[in-house]
Amino acid sequence: MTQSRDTICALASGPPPAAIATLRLSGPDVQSIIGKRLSKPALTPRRAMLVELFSESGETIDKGLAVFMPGPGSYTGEDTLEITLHGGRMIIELALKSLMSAGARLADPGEYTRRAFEAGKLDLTRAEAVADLIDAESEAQLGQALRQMGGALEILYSDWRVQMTECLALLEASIDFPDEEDAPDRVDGPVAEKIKKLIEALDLALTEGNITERIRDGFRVAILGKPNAGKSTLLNQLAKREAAIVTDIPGTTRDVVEVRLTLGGYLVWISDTAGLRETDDIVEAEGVRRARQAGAEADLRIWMFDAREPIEDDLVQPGDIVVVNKSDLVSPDVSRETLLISAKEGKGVERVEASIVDRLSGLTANLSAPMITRARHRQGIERAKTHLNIALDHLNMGMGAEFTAEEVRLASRELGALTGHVETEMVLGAVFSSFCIGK
Ligand SMILES: Nc1nc2c(ncn2[C@@H]2O[C@H](COP(=O)(O)OP(=O)(O)OP(=O)(O)O)[C@@H](O)[C@H]2O)c(=O)[nH]1
Ligand SMILES: [Mg+2]
Repeated sequence: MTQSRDTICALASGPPPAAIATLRLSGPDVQSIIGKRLSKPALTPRRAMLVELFSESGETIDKGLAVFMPGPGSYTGEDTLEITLHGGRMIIELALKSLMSAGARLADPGEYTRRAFEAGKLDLTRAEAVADLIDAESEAQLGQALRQMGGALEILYSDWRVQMTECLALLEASIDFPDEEDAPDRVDGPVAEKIKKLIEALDLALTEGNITERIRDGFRVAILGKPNAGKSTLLNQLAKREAAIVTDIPGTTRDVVEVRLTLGGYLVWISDTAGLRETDDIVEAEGVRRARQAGAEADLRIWMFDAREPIEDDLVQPGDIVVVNKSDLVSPDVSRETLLISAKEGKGVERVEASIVDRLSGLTANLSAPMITRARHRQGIERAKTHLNIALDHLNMGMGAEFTAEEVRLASRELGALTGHVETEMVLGAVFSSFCIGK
């Protein structure tokens, strides 16, 4: 796969026009392209140098700073060139045309990072972290991407694989020396113990992974309550725009209206829902069904009541936020945890925000090391767990070490596919196609 590679080029910075633009070039022909297209045919490695970039016909396109990084000590492990020019559309177009006519082709999305992965510079989990770093919109997302880039997941998965290899070693020994007295007993006990511990660790990662996936994809917060309580008014206050229709007619909201916000460093999806009530109107009834579903799927629920009505909190669960609205009309006595607000006047909305952030910090506070951020990882770990459970069954049924060993091996393969140590072309394609071009 590594022989006869193309040399790739791309705009690595944001869309033009911009003050400056950085173009990247990586591959075996970088030095020859430098010789053909730059005013200085030999660049001092790892030094920024002022150069002119020429078109195929030898005209100057622009002047800029070029840095040549020879392989293998570069991001991709290949010879690379980064050249920073003025960020005009025409300059970029002509510059790429010039590089392509000198032997480069346009890079595919994620191709630079894929080359870095193939050169052994980073494993798949770190490569995914590169994409997350670029996409991060909240501090929590960024922190998570940085931890993953630092190898937190690679280390975790590799550690699990080491433990699986230890199980395999014990099992192989009992296969190789089957006649030794008490061999099965000596092996079965410790192996079963190890497998059980592994299953527990995988389970914990899956449970906590729910939260870390939320940090990456956004927490879901649902506003629920009776018609006319002021749910849509609160949503609009939180969103700071008229995202949902507000009227004094009960049953105004039908569809779930979602807005995306960052609150206290967390990415949050807030959904406004139809007021909960019995109704013969089929459209509204569907809205109520969707509201209940949004409530059931949410990570956090905000129950809203009208201050003039009794609080019927039989649906409120521990951890939910309770808001009593329309405090401008009446001001009832409420418990300390209940937030008394006026959504219409914007009074107390900041306390609702603080309460959301407080609950989310509570959810994320006790996270231990594992942090699954993608469905790909969840699925891989779930499959590994299935194999380990079968392995345990085989052991318990006295099926013979070969059968157990095979399942442990399959579990280990699943984890290897997550880091890319067990490589499959399909996995690589799926991972890198979600990247942006130039990365
Ligand atoms: N006085 C007062 N009126 C409010 C307040 N919040 C909302 N309202 C009014 O209450 C009515 C209903 O508000 P909405 O935000 O549409 O209520 P909702 O809970 O979304 O209602 P449905 O979509 O029907 O479930 C509107 O006339 C709002 O202007 C408040 O804090 N004080
Ligand atoms: Mg509404």
